[in-house]
Amino acid sequence: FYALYMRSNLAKRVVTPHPSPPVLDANSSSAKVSPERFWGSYRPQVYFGMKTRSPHSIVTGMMWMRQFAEMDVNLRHTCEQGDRLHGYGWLMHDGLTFGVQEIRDGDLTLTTEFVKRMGGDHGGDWTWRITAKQHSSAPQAPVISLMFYAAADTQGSLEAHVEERNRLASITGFSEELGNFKITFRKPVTGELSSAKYASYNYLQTVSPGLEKLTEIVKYSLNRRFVYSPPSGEKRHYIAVDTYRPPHNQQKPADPRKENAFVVHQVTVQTPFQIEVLFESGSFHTRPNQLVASVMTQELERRKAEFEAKFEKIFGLQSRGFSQTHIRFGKAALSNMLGGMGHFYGQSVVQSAYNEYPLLYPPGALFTAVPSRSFFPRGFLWDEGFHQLLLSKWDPQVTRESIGHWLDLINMEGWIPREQILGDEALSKVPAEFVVQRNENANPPTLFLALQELIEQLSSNPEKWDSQPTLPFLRRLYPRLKTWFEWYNTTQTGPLPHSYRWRGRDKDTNLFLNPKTLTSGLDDYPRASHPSADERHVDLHCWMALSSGIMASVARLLGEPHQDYERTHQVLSDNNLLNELHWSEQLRAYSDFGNHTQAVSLQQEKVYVPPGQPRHQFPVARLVRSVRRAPKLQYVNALGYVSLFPFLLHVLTPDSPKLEHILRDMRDPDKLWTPYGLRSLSKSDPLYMKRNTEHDPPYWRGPIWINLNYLAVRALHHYSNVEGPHREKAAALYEELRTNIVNNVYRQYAETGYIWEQYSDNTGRGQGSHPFTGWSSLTLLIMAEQY
Ligand code: 6A9
Repeated sequence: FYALYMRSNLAKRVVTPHPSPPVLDANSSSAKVSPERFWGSYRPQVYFGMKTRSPHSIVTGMMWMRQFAEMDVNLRHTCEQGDRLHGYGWLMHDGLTFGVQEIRDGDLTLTTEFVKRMGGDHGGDWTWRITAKQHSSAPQAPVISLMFYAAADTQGSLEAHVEERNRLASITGFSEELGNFKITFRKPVTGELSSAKYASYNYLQTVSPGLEKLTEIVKYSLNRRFVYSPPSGEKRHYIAVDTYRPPHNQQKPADPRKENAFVVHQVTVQTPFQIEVLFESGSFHTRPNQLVASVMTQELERRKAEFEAKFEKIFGLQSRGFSQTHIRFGKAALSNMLGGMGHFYGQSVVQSAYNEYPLLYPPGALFTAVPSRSFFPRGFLWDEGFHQLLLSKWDPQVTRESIGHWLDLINMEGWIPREQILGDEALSKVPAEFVVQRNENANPPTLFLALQELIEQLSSNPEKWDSQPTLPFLRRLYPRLKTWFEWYNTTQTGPLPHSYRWRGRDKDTNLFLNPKTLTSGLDDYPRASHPSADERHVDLHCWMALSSGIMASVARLLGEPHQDYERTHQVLSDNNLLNELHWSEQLRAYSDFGNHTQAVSLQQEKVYVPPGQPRHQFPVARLVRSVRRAPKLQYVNALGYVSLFPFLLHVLTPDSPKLEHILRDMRDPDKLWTPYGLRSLSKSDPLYMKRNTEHDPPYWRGPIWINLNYLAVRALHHYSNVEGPHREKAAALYEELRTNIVNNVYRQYAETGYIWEQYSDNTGRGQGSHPFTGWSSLTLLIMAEQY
């Protein structure tokens, strides 16, 4: 009985929240406590939409489609690479009061702007302005349908107000978090001062079972029976929302929680045009005027000017002599990271060794930036530390709130799920095999980098108003931070004292050229060929050296005992110990250690077909791994990002003789150097640009990644600013590497319209998911030389 009791207790640990009081009060994101941040473009997964920072927000959004096009239905809603847009993203966004986005869809350019106005008790008002223009000089200006919608998510009501037959003039509604409100759809005009344009109107009023179904519902409601007949032009049939009947299962009574109000206003009009949509909060009684037309223009102009001034004050690109186009790029990099912030609510699916089946994590909220609006619009633990390096320069409060949210998701063990798939909308984007998060698995604790930045801001300017809340924030964070650090320091230990090992490597060694280590963040970067408990990982060692140092600083700031952290930091920073554990004389570089052989390759599996049997009845031969020489305990000897870590995280002392080798390898075009940045794996490595399986192309085996290039430039900056024998070399490399990265990321953006997930080491071309305005946006910090 006791054993059983223990087991069921252990099984619960993974889903038991940390006992200390949360960093953020339960109502800290509410309209009462934080009205300025209540409404926002917190739905990075759609091209344009807003919601509030509340668990079950009413959401608003926009879809569009082109009428009379060759392609039948080209409805745009959630950000999809398959839509093949020529570019989209925020050109300006202050994360607080306004944003300006440009979307280029074929020869159509849509500008989507929003401005918020505070007042009342529910986060105030906002206005959207959509401007549509034709880009090309084709004789016929395109006819576009915009579909504006509001949708409830398990609570709240919406009522449609229809005038002039089919025109939905407004929606009124009520919800817990918003009280009463009204959304008004203004008629399209050509310009601010012109009168209304000819337009056709349609609307849809229905219910949805969940936010992830909105696109589908609109699609299934479309009908071609409507006629567009402008005063001077031909009559044509066009496509519009009509009626939609949710499929009802007669047996089961309808679940009222799945009957969420969903109202769509469609306007069909020829470009060029401009349309405004207003949200007005019922509790805002002292509204001086409506935020429309010239009032809206003035508000926009004022915020744009404030944005420009603040941008130059913080990043100083103009004073550094950058061109106007470079500066516009820099603004877009920042704005997309701010405009890509999402607010998510839901439960992770998690599992520990003590659970037979996955369990649901307690429900939680997450306010976080996302790596990519199209491909992974959700939170990733180690990406977020990089995101906050940039955002903390703009608005440290955003960083405190993000870190607060992340640390409030920690369980009693000290574990935070690495990938946060919260809510049905987020879940609908993830293939089933990636959903379950395991509590053995870490991810680099990059949030310590962001904390380091907050601490530096505090100590360099303690009087500054926006640094002041940092100390009380750290105080609340501290109990959780301690457990977080302890979790790494106990669960990710290696076989020797003071060595570390990533858990959660791929187990099925037979199928992969090199079993992956997703948990390290560097997925397919080559590690020991045969995963085992004998491994020690140099990147994790360095992450722990960094983290223990920040723990010591935080503890010191708070007047808490800090000696243990300091000691750990000293031991892990000891270059002699590091050399003993990780310096490979053969490679002349830092390296992982483990059960390893280089003699591996992927080969066609032999499929035995008995004589006389038809070949097609047997499985197709797949690629499997062949091991030509048995593994043994040794250094892995893969030169690349992992070998640079003692340098990247400043663990090496400035006088370390190892720096010479590192700088030389970095500058060697046959190894890491390219005209576009540092490649992830040496060109001379046997696994350079090798696929891991038939279906798994190289990822961290050659291409250039900006997060680690940022750390490299920052480290060069560091070593060129401290006394030491490698100072000059570092300074020269700093200039060169910085120029290469900035020029290439900028050029790719100018040519393709996107910031990318990674860059080809061969051509510099952007590749992988796009837009990727997570850590690739750190290019802005490199331009601004802020490290
Ligand atoms: C795949 C596909 C619609 C991989 O930027 C997020 C992470 C990084 O943390 C990590 O270091 N990316 C990097 O190696 C992307 C991970 C995407 C995993 C989910 C699902 C969805 O298809």
